[in-house]
Amino acid sequence: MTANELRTKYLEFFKSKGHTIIPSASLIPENDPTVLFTTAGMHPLVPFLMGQKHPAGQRLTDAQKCIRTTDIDEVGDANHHTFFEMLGNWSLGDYFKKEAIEWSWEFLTSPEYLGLHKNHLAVSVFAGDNDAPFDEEAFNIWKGIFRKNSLPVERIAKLPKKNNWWGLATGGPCGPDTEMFYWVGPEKAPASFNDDNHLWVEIWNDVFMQFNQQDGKLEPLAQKNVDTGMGLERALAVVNGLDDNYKTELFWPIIEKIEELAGKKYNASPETTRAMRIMADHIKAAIFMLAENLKPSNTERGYVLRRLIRRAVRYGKQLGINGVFTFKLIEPTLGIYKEVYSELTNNKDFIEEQLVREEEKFGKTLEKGLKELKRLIEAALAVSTRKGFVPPPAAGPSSMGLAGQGRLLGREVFDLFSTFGFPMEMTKEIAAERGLEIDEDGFWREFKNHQEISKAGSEQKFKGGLADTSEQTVKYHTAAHLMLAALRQVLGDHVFQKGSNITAERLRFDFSHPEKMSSEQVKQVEDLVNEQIQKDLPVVCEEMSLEEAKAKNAMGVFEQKYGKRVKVYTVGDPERVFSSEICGGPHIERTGQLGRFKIQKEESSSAGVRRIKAILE
Ligand code: ALA
Repeated sequence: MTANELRTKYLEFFKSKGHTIIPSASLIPENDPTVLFTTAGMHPLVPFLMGQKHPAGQRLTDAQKCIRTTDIDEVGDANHHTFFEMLGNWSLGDYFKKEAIEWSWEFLTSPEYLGLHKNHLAVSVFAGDNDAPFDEEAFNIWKGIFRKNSLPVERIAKLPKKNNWWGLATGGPCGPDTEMFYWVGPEKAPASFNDDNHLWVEIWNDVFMQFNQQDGKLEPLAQKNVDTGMGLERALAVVNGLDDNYKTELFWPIIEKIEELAGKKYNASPETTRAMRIMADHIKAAIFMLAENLKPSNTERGYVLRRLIRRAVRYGKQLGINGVFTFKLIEPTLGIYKEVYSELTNNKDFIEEQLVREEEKFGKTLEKGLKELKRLIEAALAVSTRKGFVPPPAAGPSSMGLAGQGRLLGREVFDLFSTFGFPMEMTKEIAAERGLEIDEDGFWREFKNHQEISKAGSEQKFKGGLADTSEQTVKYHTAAHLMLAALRQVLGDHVFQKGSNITAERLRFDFSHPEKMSSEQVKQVEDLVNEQIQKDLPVVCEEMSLEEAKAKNAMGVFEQKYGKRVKVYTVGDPERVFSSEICGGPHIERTGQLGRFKIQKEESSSAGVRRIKAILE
């Protein structure tokens, strides 16, 4: 099945159920300053989910262009993308769970539509918690369908909020959801669904939006809505029996072009595959952004665009591609989408001009910058080795402690940014490949200083995305302290930080713990952290000697890497300290500024080390 066929079948199916087909909205949200890009099909429809009347009626369906940067670390695997299309159908206060679920089932399994094997399907529903009850209605509807089709009801999983609840990070309409999974493994589908098994691929999500979330509180919405989302790229792979979205026609022509440019095959090695996927993903996303007249810059959306292009260029060089090349991926991308998104063809000249300009600009400093970065990395490693630090053998999060050894200084990272145009995130990634962390806080301090100087010096404004990002990362930094303390309370004193990675959108945190956390424990940790946030506790910084810090039981790795005097950040009353850590900072002043803390994922990182991804809403 081609992508165009799949898209059309979806829209026609819902049209036959009384839905009006509406066009995709822009990638740049209108009237919503809280996010940079449209991240889901429902995003442009928020006012209508809240009760405003939609001119096209109460039943809508569309294919929406989306950009998600929160998953950027995952891009490079078989099924995560920065740009993707989301197929969706909406009930704005019209039908609810029964119709939504029955139609999903019909579309997935009917031979006239996707004709998927029934016994390769599993679903999950919301298990319930203190905020909202178990979604018994959705469960019973599925049970009826599964019984009728002689399928095991064990394939209907009941899962907690982190799996089966959906809403935007910024609040607004939300509710329990039911997700549909397709078994892509070579052997028979197991009798029951297992959330940890990646061979169960999520293909569709029906969200029952019946709440409004504001300031962390849930209020019932005036109308009950349905918001569904099916990722076109994944669905196309599944329907065609492919285990890799990049092998579908939505990517393959771009990959073939990259193969030709690199003189290498896609499957030459795992590194080659990953690099080609990242290039194809990033340049496709960049082309869609440029088609909406965005330009690369150092702020907000423009900065995201710049990062994507520069990261793709770096991977291209790694593959051995010479000269300016990203514009050569325009032709195959246009070929894929020309019948659907005319803005690409209409803006072809602008897209080409901008890609070439950005790549040439970066190309001038890339080689020199890489050389300089290599030198800095070697120097940092040499110092660390003298101190007895052994760098981890492979790429990935290092297990280093907090400051100094195995780290690039903030000043160095900033110089790479200002002199060679290296986005901070790129330096971080390259350093991580050698097992080094960077001092991100130090980078932001330099960044802010520079802002002052340039404002005073040349009246030049250098504001926006990067600076905003810094506030957000400081919040996540404080949240990481609270979470470590909470993990130790819930799981025990064997828990130590093994690494952390913070972006403006989320916190990733590795810690020592031998087994998967139960959903109960995840909830307890979330609650403990949110309790501290609600108490609006002061975050106090004190300088003291290492001896004093140890005596106060401050967390930290006690090695010579700390200066004689250290900074200790403490949260809580002097009598009831909640968290105390040796750390360079910076941190926010009071926990009340954090919003609401939510764990999105808890998974294995390596032997004896677990990884949590968490967000602040
Ligand atoms: N809004 C839901 C999602 O993006 C359907 O998964």
